[in-house]
Amino acid sequence: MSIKKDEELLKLVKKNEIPAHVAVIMDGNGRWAKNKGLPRIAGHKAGMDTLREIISCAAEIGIKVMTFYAFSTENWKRPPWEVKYLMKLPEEYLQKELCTLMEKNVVIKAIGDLSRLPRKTLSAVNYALESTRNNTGLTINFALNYGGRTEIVDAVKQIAQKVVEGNLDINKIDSHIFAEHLYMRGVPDPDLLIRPSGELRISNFLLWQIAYTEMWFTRILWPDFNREHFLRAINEYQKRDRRFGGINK
Ligand code: V0D
Repeated sequence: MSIKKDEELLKLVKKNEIPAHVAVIMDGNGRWAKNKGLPRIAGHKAGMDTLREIISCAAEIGIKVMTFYAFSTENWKRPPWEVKYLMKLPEEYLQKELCTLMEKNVVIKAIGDLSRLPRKTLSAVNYALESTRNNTGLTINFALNYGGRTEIVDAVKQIAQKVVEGNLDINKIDSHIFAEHLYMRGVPDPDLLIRPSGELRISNFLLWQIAYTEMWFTRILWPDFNREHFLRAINEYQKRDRRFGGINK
């Protein structure tokens, strides 16, 4: 990408309203590797470089929250060697990136059922949560062992428990109370969801939260996705928002 094009796009994006929360399904790593005759894990590694570039761009333009789908509740069905490799990535990523993320004032959070993660993975993630807890910049949610339906079922269980114990009046249950029992309580719903790799589905990612989210699908595979694609997606979102402005704001 030419520098001029990048600068123009950046200026254009910055002139308009920046989405507060952008969610991303980091899909297409395996296919990217296959296309290049490389092992699947090479695709995941390349996907980490994309992650770095997109986070840096998000911080630069002032996005408040990014949510990345890193590992779904269904991903355990992958071959054991691949799951094992994926579980090493949080540690590897944080070893490389935590310093930079601290400098950028980034807050790291994790959503999903973390109890099933390997002990080493969990301690690396917990260390990152602890280290960045008092930062005040961009928040990054990593969805790990996350499933949208499980999240909703868990919320129902918590609410039912409160009702049974007499701590919640059944007639008080509404969408606001419900949302307070989800993993990202207090976080605004995503304004924009980006799914690369050409798949046109949600795959059990944030189900409740995407009620009014704008969708951006692209056939680019995640390892090929870059700052320019990201800025274009945001620019398109800004145009849409202008057209249908006033809804949900
Ligand atoms: C593989 C492309 C960073 C998508 C990116 C365990 C799939 C690389 C993390 C990460 C994964 C998670 C938590 C955290 C810090 C970093 C990560 C997984 C996969 C699944 F606190 N990349 N990454 N986690 N990939």
